[in-house]
Amino acid sequence: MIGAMGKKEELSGLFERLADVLEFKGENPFKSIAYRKAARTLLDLDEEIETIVAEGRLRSIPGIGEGIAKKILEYLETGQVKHYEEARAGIPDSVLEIMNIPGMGPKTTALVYKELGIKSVDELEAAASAGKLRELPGMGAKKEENILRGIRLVRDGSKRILLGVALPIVEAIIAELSTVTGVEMILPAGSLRRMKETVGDIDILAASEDGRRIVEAFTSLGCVREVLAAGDTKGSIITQDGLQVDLRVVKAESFGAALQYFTGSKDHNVALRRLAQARGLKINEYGVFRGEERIAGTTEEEVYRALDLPLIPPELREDRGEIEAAQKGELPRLVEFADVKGDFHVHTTASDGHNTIEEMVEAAVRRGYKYIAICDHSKSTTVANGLDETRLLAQVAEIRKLQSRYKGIRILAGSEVDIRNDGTLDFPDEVLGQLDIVIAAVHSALKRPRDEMTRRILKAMDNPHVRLIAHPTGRLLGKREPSELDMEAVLKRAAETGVGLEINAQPDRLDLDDRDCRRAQELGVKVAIGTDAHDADSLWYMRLGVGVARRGWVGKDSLLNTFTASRLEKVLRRS
Ligand code: DGT
Ligand code: CA
Ligand code: CA
Repeated sequence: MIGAMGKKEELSGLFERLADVLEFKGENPFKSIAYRKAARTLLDLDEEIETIVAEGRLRSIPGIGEGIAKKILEYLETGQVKHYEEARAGIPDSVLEIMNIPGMGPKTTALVYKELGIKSVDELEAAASAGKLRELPGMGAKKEENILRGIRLVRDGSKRILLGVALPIVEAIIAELSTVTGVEMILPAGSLRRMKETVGDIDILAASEDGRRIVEAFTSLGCVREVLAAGDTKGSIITQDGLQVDLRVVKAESFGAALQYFTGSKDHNVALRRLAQARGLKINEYGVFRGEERIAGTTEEEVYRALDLPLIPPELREDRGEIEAAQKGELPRLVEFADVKGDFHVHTTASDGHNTIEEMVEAAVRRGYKYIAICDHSKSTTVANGLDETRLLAQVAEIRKLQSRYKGIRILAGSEVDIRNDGTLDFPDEVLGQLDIVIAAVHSALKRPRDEMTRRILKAMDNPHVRLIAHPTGRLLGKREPSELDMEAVLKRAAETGVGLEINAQPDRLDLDDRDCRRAQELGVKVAIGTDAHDADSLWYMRLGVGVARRGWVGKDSLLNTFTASRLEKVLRRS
């Protein structure tokens, strides 16, 4: 996955690799722990590391000791860290690559390297496929299978980009190109317009009489790293972030047809074409035709109408029954971003967030929200500085006090409370009872067997204080497979208990996914979007969550975020 890389991200990566290398060599684990902690601290900084260094504040960052501070300065000055170069000397790059495979930490990498002489991902794959890994100490058939899955995951993941990464880049490109003379319309198409959670490449469509002019503007944008093609109707570039973007330019009279065609999905288009053929019509990116006569093409609405269909929202165009539903007049009235009245899951400086409660509330007010739930981590999540009972109750008191200063927004005191291995929660009931909202989530032992994972979540749902289950599968796109889970059982228990399921809107989670959302709809289960924002800027992830909900056919009444504050109040009481 590709994101913006500044010096602090580079340094963070370097410390992670250093920790890997030391662990691979079997050195004192204390060192690796310290480097990993520094890596995380760097990523979490709100400011650029250069600024901090320039102002002499490096040593005041908690977790940055003298040794690490020296290495940071060395890196900023020379572009490398000698200790790292020395530590990794003699270890081939291809061995370091193995450590990035999910299921392969530095220790397992060292094991296969020493025992089997494995020096690359390809060799690892061959050995795993041949069943050679399972014979090593501490391994087994199951672990071998996980490693093979990890290899596939990394290979696929490196090709697709998170929607949450691509969206801001595309919007910046479109904003710039829309000012070019002669551009009548410009919109994203492809999987990005369908709000698919990851995108392969970016498709942008423009209407203009002067294609060459906009293609020239496009290929000379500041973000361009490489120009793949530049013509009168099409341009193609790779951005600095490694994203491929295709721009197509058509005449305004074909814009609707081209937008429909290039929005896809391919399967949806194939089904539409079949429908057109059955009516003696032809459909392509230039329009809908009866013989030589063009009967539609300027707008998408016109294109669908020519096939006796209402406009089908882009998020539904996956050939999952949307055309049949449209024919019967049974398309859902999808939730819209404008319907959203609040966010159910944000963090603050009390755990691992970067903004105070007040700053998060202010940001929510600026968005016009009517409620925001403060849900910091609970005590078991020590890596995220989870709150214990005392700190939590102090936070509740702080929220009550702050509330008295805000009339228009309800500040919900909540917790993202850990579901422990046995399905019990991280706080006793009398503490949970003092909260406005309890979101339960699994954060550890994510790889337990399916029946155990399912039992844990079902048990958590049976606690009468629990309102939502956060990120139910625990997946991280491109990094971690979803936990084994009987989702059908979870959804059914949700329907029985009235517990809602979260669509966690973090770009790499988007969990529940679109398919599970749709099943939730069918079973009458409520879903709720939480951005899981760790800073005020990340509240925009709400758009990604709405995208998932729409792709999951979620109607306004099934999404808790659309409820008014007073209606929500009743639901939260779970009475
Ligand atoms: P991606 O880029 O892999 O995330 O997915 P898309 O859906 O953006 O696919 P892409 O970029 O290959 O093509 C954009 C759209 O163009 C696609 O959604 C539908 C349309 N399209 C591309 N190839 C074909 C085709 O062979 N037949 C039809 N009917 N449509 C196509
Ligand atoms: Ca695409
Ligand atoms: Ca494309």
